[in-house]
Amino acid sequence: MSVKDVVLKILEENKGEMVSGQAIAAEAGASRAAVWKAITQLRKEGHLIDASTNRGYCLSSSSDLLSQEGIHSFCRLLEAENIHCYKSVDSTNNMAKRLATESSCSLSLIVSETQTAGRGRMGRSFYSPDSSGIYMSLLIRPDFDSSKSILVTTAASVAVCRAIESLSGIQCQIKWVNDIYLEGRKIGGILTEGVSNFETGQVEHLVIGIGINYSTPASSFPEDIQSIAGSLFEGNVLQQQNSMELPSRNQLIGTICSQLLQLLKNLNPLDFMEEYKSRSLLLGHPVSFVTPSPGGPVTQFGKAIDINPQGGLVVLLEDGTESHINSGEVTLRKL
Ligand code: BT5
Repeated sequence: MSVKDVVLKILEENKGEMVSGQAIAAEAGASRAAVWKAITQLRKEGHLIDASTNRGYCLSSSSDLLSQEGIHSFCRLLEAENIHCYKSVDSTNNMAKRLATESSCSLSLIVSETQTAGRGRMGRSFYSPDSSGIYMSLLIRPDFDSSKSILVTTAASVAVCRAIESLSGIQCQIKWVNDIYLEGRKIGGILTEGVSNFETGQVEHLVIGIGINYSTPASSFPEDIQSIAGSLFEGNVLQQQNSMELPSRNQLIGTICSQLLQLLKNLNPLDFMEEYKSRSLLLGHPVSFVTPSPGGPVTQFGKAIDINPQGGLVVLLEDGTESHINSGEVTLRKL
């Protein structure tokens, strides 16, 4: 670890508090001059660091640049060197897939300040503006069958909601299977993808991509999603409120990883299914969905009544039969 990385690690661990230059120098095993040089570099990168003669340095509570050290201080289940932070990538899921084929690492996290080609399911795009969102992909080597990927998405939805609630008290809802909602607006989504080994054809890695609109102003969403998209911490809330009360993006990312890695240990529906159901936006409500048929797609109508142990949505159709849906889009019907 460079002196700069160690200095940032110490400041992240003491965010909002003064740490003396002497203490930092001792922990970093570097001179006071080297610490000062590191502080200057970190400031150039955009970290907000206050300096005070005799008292030392303080990483401002409102400093919110993504960093390996910042995320690691909230998730010790990940090795710091396996957390990769970027300013801009096409898609963190794409980066994770590349990493899966290039390295033997079994657990990594990719995050980026922005994505130029953020992806949703079924070829759709995910709007990913700079510095106001969370775009993260966890790369795992699962020891469970890859056919359980729908359950992984289910667990990830619960992990995201738990992390948000534990840090801010905000209660989010889940629209089956992968959308995170707050006050009727979509504030996040999850895209789980498998990475196959070319030689064996087996899915060896899973990439769990999570996107959250953290503070994106409502008015800045593109027109096609203006009416559906929202943010976790709306607009300029960082400036308007006492930012001490808000979790930083590093904190939220680290906490989501901790929650998710715990659930993935056993991937036991008993650990998250009841909570998934209790946060469900669809259960108990009329829904519609489209199914393929030889004569062309058919729209079916019914009521969402349950989530099965595999994570599928159970719909009671108008003819009284049950349909278990494992993929695709389900629409909430307003009667
Ligand atoms: C999703 O797909 O919502 C999954 C999104 C996953 C994004 C993460 S970011 C990190 C990782 N890297 C990636 O490239 N992707 C993952 P889906 O359910 O198919 O929803 C896509 C639809 O949501 C779009 O067609 C829009 O209607 C809407 N949408 C797009 N961007 C949005 C945003 N920022 N907020 C809310 N809704 C959005």
